[in-house]
Amino acid sequence: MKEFITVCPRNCYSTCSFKVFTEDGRVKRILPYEGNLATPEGPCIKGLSYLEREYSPDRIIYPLMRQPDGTFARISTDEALALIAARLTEAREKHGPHSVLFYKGSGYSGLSNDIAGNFWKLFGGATTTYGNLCWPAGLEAVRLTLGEVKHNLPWDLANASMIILWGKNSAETNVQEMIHIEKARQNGAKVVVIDPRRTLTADKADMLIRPRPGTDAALALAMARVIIDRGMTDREFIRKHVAGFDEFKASLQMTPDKAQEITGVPADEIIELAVAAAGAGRLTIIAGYGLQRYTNGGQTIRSLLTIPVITGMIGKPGCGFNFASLQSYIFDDLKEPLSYYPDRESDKPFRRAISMAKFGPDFFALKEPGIKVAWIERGNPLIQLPGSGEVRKAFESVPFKVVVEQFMTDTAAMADIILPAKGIFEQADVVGSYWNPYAQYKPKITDLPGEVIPESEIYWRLAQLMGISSGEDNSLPAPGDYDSWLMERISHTPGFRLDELLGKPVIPEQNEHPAYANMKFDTPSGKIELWSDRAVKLWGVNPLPTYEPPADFGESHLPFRLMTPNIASRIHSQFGNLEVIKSVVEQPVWEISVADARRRGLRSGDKIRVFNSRGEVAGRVRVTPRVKSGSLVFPNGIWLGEGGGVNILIEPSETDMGHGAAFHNTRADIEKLKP
Ligand SMILES: Nc1nc2c(c(=O)[nH]1)N[C@H]1C(S)=C(S)[C@@H](COP(=O)(O)OP(=O)(O)OC[C@H]3O[C@@H](n4cnc5c(=O)[nH]c(N)nc54)[C@H](O)[C@@H]3O)O[C@H]1N2
Ligand SMILES: Nc1nc2c(c(=O)[nH]1)N[C@H]1C(S)=C(S)[C@@H](COP(=O)(O)OP(=O)(O)OC[C@H]3O[C@@H](n4cnc5c(=O)[nH]c(N)nc54)[C@H](O)[C@@H]3O)O[C@H]1N2
Ligand SMILES: [Mo]
Repeated sequence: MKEFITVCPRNCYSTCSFKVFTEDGRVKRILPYEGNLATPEGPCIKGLSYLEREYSPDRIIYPLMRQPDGTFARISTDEALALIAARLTEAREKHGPHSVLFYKGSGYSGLSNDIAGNFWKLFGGATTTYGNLCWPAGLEAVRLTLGEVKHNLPWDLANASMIILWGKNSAETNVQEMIHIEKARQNGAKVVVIDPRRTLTADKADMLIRPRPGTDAALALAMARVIIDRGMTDREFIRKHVAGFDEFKASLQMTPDKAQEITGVPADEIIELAVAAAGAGRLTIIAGYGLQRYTNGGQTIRSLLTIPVITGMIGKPGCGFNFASLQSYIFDDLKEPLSYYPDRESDKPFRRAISMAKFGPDFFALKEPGIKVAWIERGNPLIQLPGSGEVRKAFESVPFKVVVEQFMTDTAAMADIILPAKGIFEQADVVGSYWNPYAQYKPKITDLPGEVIPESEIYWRLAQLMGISSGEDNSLPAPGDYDSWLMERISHTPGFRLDELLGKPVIPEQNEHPAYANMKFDTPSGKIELWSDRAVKLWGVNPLPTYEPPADFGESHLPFRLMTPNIASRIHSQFGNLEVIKSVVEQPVWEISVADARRRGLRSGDKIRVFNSRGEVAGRVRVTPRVKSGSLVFPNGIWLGEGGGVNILIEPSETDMGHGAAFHNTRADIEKLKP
């Protein structure tokens, strides 16, 4: 058998390395690669399922075209590309390049994604999206406060004496982090989870605090107040490195009693946690992404940050604020939101963009030209975008839609032409991560099946058909030149030796550890900013971290807040269609607290309708003490045919900063249905 080291390119913290063994050109085994110290135990069940996924009979491996009766029929790649080229050319000639929508999701990470952007620039621009469904409120909050988004190496957790997992469910969404958390526990660290739900992560913790959804800023600010009142701050650190502490201190109205009213967490628990955190010595707060998908998400993360800042737990081993680490995320142009560079030259061809979070309403508000052709790749917007009722209508209004996909997702099912997408083993690439500190080379291991060609080749062939030239810059590599394009692209990235990267995962030279150890903060003042003029200027929020009640979009009369977290067996809408996953996972259900179930006369297994003014979905309930009264929980990413589609209920709205999506602000009610 031949052996390779590769990496999982899914949008996931872990970005696991693993070994792949092939025989006769087919992948036969997947084993851990211990050389990656962040993920030494190998991939999770999803990574192992590549053995099935890549060879699944459900994989789309030929171009498909919609027929008049609505079904799909196979066509040749030449036919498909000729048709697409003709429609694109026509749209551009008659209506201009902005009549084409280019929508990309987060389904695949790798340097090769650049080629898509290069193509659409050469096309003359397109209508695109700005913002992101995932994490931008928190990214921006960290950037405003610390100047850059980074944290200590994952295995540095073993040095912590206290770890607070604040709205992060690592046991499901960053399984590999649990290895390092477990080490810390063995070394005597105390682990606290703050989550309205009792998660699998909470099962492994010493303490669980369950605030009402969307109220964490109140909890954090009350903790800061306790820490300041008890003189437990690090005065020297504050004097040297923090801007705005006096103003912050003077602004702090949040007492533990007040926070109890808002969060539902008993005041003495808040005090106990604050004192333990400030006295821990080496405190790491790991903030997840769920709690920043609220209208107050950015201000919430800024509030959480005050705790390590005023206690001086930044820039040291075992300490810090782990939201994301972009130190190996060097390949993506994600570091600053558009608002930082309103006139950036490289954005100009794309200048027309609509908000991802408000896709439906923004789409329908587009002035001339309307969208004539939509191109969707790496995403499943029909399932993943908030307000999916309008999203469907938006796409239905587009006369010609191309979807580049591996499987017949709900989005693909709406296409006029489906182009098959490459699998993980079928093209070389380089993958960064927002948690794993390594940049990783992903070799080409197997041949492309059927008539699959990678996006790089799709774009190159379309460019040929349309007479688009990439000129001297080689921004659209010919199929035979792809590998040299990739090497060239990496060589522009500082901090790497190419030969080293080709052999094993590499931590970029510039990785700073502990993060911020040099006490340089890339903020306007050069200090950690509790007070941020930039926050006011860019986002119109308070210059200081504050608690703002989460918005209810006129539905505060509805009794439940919807939570739609991620689950272990899938990455958003991916993997759920595989037999191996179906064999271990139950049908998803609506989770409701014991108290609410009793009030509504519900038992586990009952059928319900969940509704609000936006729409409704039906499903079954599970009554569980794991959910807090007042919330309803259903995972995101479930396909319509599997009983999913929860985003139909969700208000398309942005977070307070970063143009994220405020998924968890939605309220709803339920009704029991006849069995
Ligand atoms: N297995 C798996 N792993 C994944 C993914 C996946 O789909 N499946 N997706 C990847 C991606 S793209 C992302 S963005 C990450 C997300 O992974 P996480 O950062 O863990 O985010 P979520 O699962 O959205 O939410 C985490 C927790 O936040 C809690 N939460 C919700 N609202 C609040 C609140 O107001 N306060 C507090 N304290 N907690 C709250 C939820 O109950 C949930 O347990 O995971 C990545 N990893
Ligand atoms: N209600 C609710 N909705 C949410 C969230 C939530 O918490 N609640 N979370 C949000 C978050 S954090 C995120 S990141 C988004 C994720 O939403 P999306 O970015 O849409 O991601 P996925 O659902 O993973 O879909 C990715 C698709 O890409 C395809 N794909 C995989 N590899 C390739 C490839 O190489 N090429 C091409 N062309 N396609 C490929 C996969 O088959 C899959 O269908 O969802 C968001 N939606
Ligand atoms: Mo995400």
